[in-house]
Amino acid sequence: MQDDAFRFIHASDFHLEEPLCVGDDVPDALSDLLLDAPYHAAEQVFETTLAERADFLVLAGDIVDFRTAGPRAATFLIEQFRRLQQRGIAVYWAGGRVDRVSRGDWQDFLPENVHLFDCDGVECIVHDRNNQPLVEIVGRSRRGKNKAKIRELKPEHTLFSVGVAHGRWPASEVAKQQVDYLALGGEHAHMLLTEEARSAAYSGTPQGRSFEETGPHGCTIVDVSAAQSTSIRRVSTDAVRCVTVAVDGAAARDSRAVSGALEAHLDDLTESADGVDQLVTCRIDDTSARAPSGGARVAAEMLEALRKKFGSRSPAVWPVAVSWNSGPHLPASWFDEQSIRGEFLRAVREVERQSENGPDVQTLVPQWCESDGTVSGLALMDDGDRSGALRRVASMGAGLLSGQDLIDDDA
Ligand SMILES: [Mn+2]
Repeated sequence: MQDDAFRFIHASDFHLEEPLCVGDDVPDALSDLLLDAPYHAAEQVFETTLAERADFLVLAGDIVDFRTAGPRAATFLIEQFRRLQQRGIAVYWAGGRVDRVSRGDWQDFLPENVHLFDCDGVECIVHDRNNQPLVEIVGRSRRGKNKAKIRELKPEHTLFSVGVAHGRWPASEVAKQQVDYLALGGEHAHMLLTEEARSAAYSGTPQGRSFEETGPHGCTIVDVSAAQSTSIRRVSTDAVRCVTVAVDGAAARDSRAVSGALEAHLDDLTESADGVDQLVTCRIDDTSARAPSGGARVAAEMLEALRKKFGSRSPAVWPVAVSWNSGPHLPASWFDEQSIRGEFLRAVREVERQSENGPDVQTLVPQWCESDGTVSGLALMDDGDRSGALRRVASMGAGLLSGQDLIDDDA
């Protein structure tokens, strides 16, 4: 790296107190891993910081809930912080929703290379290299609902500036960003909010915890050039990965073809495993009139067969569940009829065709219920989620307008 160029790691939401939540239907060999995965993943963040020879590590909250994690978490963190200390690497930590750490209470217990931000107000710290100011870090820990405002994370110097905070803010607030790079915590999926002269990003958790948090998780490496331009890379740190595969049951000839399609998906996962154990839920979406009435039983048989075939692979590809989502087949004539039901169904079909990302239901959530989880829980991330949700909307609405319940919740 050139003299004034530098590199830092942005991570958040270790949640060392929280093991993976994927049900207890996993083999013994995997269940230990589910307990330890958050620690393995967090350790990889520290490994990455060392391997990348980063100047410092930024932790944007929700690292651990000390009330429930037990002494193992404290021992682990202090040990990892000391590893960085030995290499002269600083840690800047802003407390989040669960860690409830603030400088006054905790600073004495932490190695000297760790700076915990105050929760009463914003602090600006100048990080030096060879006694020369290199970068300014502006942060504030969170206390309950009392979190930093984006616009108050304001640098005091002309150096490159990094802001650190935990929470969710409306886009209009994020737009008031004053720092060059805004390192946020509180979203468990990685998100790049802006990427122009100034970037703002959520690093996401290093370890997904459930089938709500599928796909790779990790931390973010930020390189800042001597000319102060930023480039961002992602590195995966997760020890176990939750994956959902979906097949179109309506398009398959019979249940044997559905099994074949699922097996092909699991084979692909084995090939792209990259050394990471994977837990898989399989979803068969079938709205055809000929969906088997005993869908749940067929699904259970498929699950057993898939476990026999894939269960002992290493790295593991473990099928956790197979679900057969056989929504009711709505008669085509309903879509054409001149009635409120017909109009409703045409509107849903239009939404399905219209945009790839919509409907953006998150924007319909009133501000007062912007609490953690509510808004992100409404995100229809992949096409399967989205078409499944819209199918249920069509069935539920058509059912209400026909005076009958068309949704089979046991499916
Ligand atoms: Mn969190």
